[in-house]
Amino acid sequence: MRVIDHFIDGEYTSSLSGRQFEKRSPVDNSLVARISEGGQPEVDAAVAAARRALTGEWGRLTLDQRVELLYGVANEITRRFDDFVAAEMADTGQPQHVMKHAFIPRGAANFKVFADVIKNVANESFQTPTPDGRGALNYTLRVPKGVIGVVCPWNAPFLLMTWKVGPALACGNTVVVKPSEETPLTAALLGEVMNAVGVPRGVYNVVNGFGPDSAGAFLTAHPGVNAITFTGETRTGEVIMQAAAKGMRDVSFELGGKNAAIVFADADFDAAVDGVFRSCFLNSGQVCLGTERVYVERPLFERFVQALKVRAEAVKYGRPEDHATTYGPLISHEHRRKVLGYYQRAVEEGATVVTGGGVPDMPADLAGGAWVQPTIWTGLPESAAVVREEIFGPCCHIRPFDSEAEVTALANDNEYGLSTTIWTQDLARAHRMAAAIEVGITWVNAWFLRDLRTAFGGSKQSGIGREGGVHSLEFYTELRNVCVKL
Ligand code: NAD
Ligand code: 6OD
Repeated sequence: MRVIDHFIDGEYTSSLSGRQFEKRSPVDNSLVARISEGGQPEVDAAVAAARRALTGEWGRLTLDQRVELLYGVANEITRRFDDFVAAEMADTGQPQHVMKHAFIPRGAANFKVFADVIKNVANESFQTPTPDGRGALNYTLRVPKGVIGVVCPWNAPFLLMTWKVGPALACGNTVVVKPSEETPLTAALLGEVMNAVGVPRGVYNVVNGFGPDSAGAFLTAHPGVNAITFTGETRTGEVIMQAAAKGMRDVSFELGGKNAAIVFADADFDAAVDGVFRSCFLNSGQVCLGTERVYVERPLFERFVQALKVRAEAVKYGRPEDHATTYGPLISHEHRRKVLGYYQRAVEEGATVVTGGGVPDMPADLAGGAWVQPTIWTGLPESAAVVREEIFGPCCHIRPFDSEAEVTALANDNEYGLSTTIWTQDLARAHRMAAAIEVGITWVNAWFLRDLRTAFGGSKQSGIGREGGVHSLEFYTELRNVCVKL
């Protein structure tokens, strides 16, 4: 059986305790690999290696040399594209077209773009008048923060891990990554890439394990970690923030969402149906930016609900390697229990189930997988749990609205504030609403269209801080001001 070890100080190592846990396939529950389970000794070793690397060969590289190494990482990911696609499919069970066209190319881009950003960013300077008339010059130095703890979720593992590791390394830091226990494969594979291109030992480290009382908690509490970047559930973020308070460590958090899609009657109908279908059901709804609340202007409501139903009922379940497959399973049986709990709750709360609501009939070889049907509800009040709480599954509630003011208030009436999507041909209205809706990211006539130079992050309980472009530099570096009296 394949064993996935930690990657510490440039080497794959098992745990001192010898403990391992199982990674099972979401597709059929078969055993994918056994994973070394890290504890305090592995976290200590990884943090120590990362600290040594800060002042070793890595710390002495010129900016140009560091940037060249990161281009090398991006190129090596592209050269080993098929290996990364296969690893991510084994971890998540999602169809290969999602991996090939969206998630894996982003891994390479996350290294290349931030190498470009760090190379081209200017530092600020001020000329300061002084009483003697000679003046002073202030300028900033940008220095790495140190060792960055990177705690990752399972829903788009390679994209989300490299979205943190790329800028962290571009800025000259070193990292210790704690991948999700559900998806350890691509983080492990990236170690091979680092060694192949000559990234010095200790710059990139991975410790596998769980969250509480395990590698995640040990890493975030470790005094040798200077800052923590975390993507995951809001409740987990609260726990990590408490750990980060000890030692005054900085945090960057990308958390949950309960995002609204808003469709006006003047929208390009086919584009809106296609966009909302993707935002609800891509990756089986396991996308933080996905839309679980859909508001449709009343004249379009019935037609839109029917069109989305047709699309949802046309998904092709299957193995990720099969070209015909368009729709995969949930990540695990544990997550399926949560999602099915909400499916039942919707019925109890009085929803009209437009489609789905349960487990599909699957052939015998796939029956052990964590499959659920894409599900659409109508008819619920805004107070219903499935309308208020993040489900993180392939489901949405659709409600009609009558005015811009009404739908703006509906969109804002939630504790989360990650993203929103507006479908309309009236761009003046779109601009007005984008300013009024309390989220970090608004898309107009698009969804998940990314430019990595833009600010990315959530408002309200969807996150703390912004990453992307120079905003990532604000988290992964510290500015030092130098004042020179002339
Ligand atoms: P999660 O919070 O359960 O786990 C995320 C990571 O945190 C895992 O590696 C886990 O082992 C670790 N962890 C758990 N408890 C911990 C603790 N006490 N201390 C340290 N580490 C701990 O999240 P998940 O279920 O893996 O991911 C799904 C969630 O992530 C959803 O809420 C989704 O919205 C969110 N998400 C947000 C974004 C964004 O950009 N805002 C992106 C992707 C996912
Ligand atoms: O595109 C990104 O940079 C990003 N962080 C996407 C998050 C997707 C959430 O599932």
